[in-house]
Amino acid sequence: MKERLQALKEEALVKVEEASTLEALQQVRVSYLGKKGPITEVLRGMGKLSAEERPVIGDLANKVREAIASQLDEKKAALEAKALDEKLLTEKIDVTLPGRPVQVGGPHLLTSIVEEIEDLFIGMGFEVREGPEVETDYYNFEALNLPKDHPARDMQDSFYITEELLLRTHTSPVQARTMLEYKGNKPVKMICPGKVYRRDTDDATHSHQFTQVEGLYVDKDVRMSDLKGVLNQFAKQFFGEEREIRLRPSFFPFTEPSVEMDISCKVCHGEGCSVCKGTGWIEILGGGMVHPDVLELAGYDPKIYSGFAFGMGPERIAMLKYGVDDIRHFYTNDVRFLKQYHKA
Ligand code: 2NL
Repeated sequence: MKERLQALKEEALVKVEEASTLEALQQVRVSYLGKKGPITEVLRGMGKLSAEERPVIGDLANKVREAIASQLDEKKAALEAKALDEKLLTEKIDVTLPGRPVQVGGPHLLTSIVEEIEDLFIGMGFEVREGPEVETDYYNFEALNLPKDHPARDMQDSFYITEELLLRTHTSPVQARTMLEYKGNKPVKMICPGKVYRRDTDDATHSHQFTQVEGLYVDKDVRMSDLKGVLNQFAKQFFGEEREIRLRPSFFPFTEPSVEMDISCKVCHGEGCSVCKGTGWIEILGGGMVHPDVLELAGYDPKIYSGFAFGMGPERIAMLKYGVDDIRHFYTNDVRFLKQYHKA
């Protein structure tokens, strides 16, 4: 039995030595030290031995088992270390590699223009207000002196949702709502930027959805000269100190008198060229003194209060400032267009 144990030990140690994977090593462990293995078998047969032999063989069997077990553990640790080394080698990260560039976005040109306009008017004490894009017929038309038979209310020109609801055709209803909220007894000084909708066939200069920024100042003793001063300040800050403005008589149902404002052409400085179509002037916006009926409908007594209002289209302003030749560029979102206006 001693020889058998000795032989088993040598055989097992050779197998451990030969095992080149953790799986093969586990196989060796099971076959020599497992419940059905040869050492267990020897220990089981000890009953047949004499009283003198039993402790000697028992002791030897345990020693052989321990020797094999410790070799197995040692080999296991070595194989595991080798596996880890290989893993570290194949999964090596080169931290000195330069990073991949990240695509950085930026605000849309229209967003930047609207924010720039907002900042200029905030600087002159105006508050910025927004309102719903789906409006009632009352706020969109009635409150702004556009009675039922007015041509601007034609189904052909607006997107109606029901008889009473439509997509707003201008941002003026936000101003009508604000005046009513202020209850006719305190000044209103606001601008309202936002999307507006008109039924139109899209082309280089028309879009069925576009952006508007309107302004309104209602107080005691507001005059046309106040309108001129505020708009002149805006034109010079936005387009450049060298720009001149001029006001021409015009017509809007919600203002009386009404004006349109031009700025001097920056290409020819008033001489006349192709940009200004020979006139020396470029139309920028419309405005006027708030119609007394509009004040009255909004709860302001036109004998005590007066006001000016104006409206502009940021798309047109951006097209003039940056030489954009087609309004559709703002909505098709071609990144080659948009990227040109991202500030660093
Ligand atoms: C334009 C002209 C304009 C207004 C908008 C307005 C609003 C109220 C009362 C009176 Cl609540 N007027 N807004 C007045 C005149 C012109 O817009 O060409 N916009 C693109």
